[in-house]
Amino acid sequence: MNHERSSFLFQQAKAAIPGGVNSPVRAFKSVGADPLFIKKASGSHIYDEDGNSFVDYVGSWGPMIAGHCHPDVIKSVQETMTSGASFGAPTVLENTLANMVIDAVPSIEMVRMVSSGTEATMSAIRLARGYTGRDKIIKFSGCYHGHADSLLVKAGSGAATFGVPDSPGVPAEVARLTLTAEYNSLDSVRKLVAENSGGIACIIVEPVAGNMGTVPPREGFLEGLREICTNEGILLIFDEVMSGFRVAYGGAQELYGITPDMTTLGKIIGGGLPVGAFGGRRDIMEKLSPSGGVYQAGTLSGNPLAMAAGIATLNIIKQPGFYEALAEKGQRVAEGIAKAARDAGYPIYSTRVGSMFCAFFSKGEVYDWPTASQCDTSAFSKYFLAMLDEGIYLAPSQFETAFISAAHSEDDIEKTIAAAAKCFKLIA
Ligand code: KE4
Repeated sequence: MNHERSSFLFQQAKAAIPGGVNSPVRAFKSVGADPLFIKKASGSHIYDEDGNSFVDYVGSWGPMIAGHCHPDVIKSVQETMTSGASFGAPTVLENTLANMVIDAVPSIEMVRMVSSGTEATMSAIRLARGYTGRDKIIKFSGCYHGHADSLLVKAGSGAATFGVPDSPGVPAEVARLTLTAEYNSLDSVRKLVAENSGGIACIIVEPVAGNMGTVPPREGFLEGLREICTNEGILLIFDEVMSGFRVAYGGAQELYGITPDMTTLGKIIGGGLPVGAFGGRRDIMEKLSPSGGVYQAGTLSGNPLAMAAGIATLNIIKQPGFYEALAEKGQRVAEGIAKAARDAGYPIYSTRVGSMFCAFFSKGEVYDWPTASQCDTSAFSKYFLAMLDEGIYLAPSQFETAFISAAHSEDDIEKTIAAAAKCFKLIA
């Protein structure tokens, strides 16, 4: 498969843009290849600058649940554009999308629009700190919540009960306030809560972890977090930037029946345009400026174009039967890939929640970051590149989630499974 033009454009990009990309994971660094420059997309396919076409399982990292270039989304954005892209003033479209989100997500009584998932989680944490008057937060290793300083933190070494920066530029004083627990381990949470009694503002968690690969919550994990938070006066934040409107119309909190105090959203609610959101109980959200003292703002928050794309997308996916059909497609492709691996004698550990799925290159079960990080990433890279040659575009990292959309066809699924059968034989 010819990638000459993409490689030329990548060299050109690296002269102007750090690492040649505007978001690191796009650089294909962990799979040791030059990234493809995408020219266009339609439905379940993307097309690169060298004229190659691919069945797309990245879907812009989640937003394109209805497929690329859905006519309803295009029409809505085009029509809105003719009235103006952004006014920096309230619009009826913001009321519409806010109420669609409130109607859909069990925990959300009020919601604030922002322009990215990072803004959503950063603001939700500030609001939790402002509401509780406490400074410390708990996150989980292997979970990613965007690149705000408080969240680029890893567990301190040894018995240290405070966080240390996970990136240069994050001050140690900030990192100390972020405590890190293990996903699916309530004991690790209870230990941190006991050591910091009365000092923790919130626990932020991906209710379905999607940033270490797809790792579902174990039975009782989310319920346990809910109980700990209720008993300790800690706010429970479900970061549903990825799982929101993905695993169910009401997100993971609808699927698992657990109601957090706040929820962060992004990706799908923007239909491919820049949107994030955070929402929750009215008594919490009313602490937010200008109704309360916790400051948060954004020039393009709730802008008409992004609202129009989000509204059009939610109108598509709220139709009866949408998620059942999507989950069935997800099951067929995930199980097909797992069978292809088994038949090739190559051990993978396959996970799926609805239309989010992952093939872990691991002989054993993956249920947290320590088990995920044991995966054979060099074997994954060989598989990724072989699948790319077969016209299948997966996320360029073992520690990401694959997404199927409503636009993926039976042929797409069959082609994907056949390609996997060939590629696992190659690497076995
Ligand atoms: P953004 O700031 O990238 O819009 O959202 C951050 C974020 C927050 N919370 C969760 C659960 C997320 O998955 C994300 C972003 N997800 C990654 C995909 N692993 C975005 C891809 C990228 O960084 O380019």
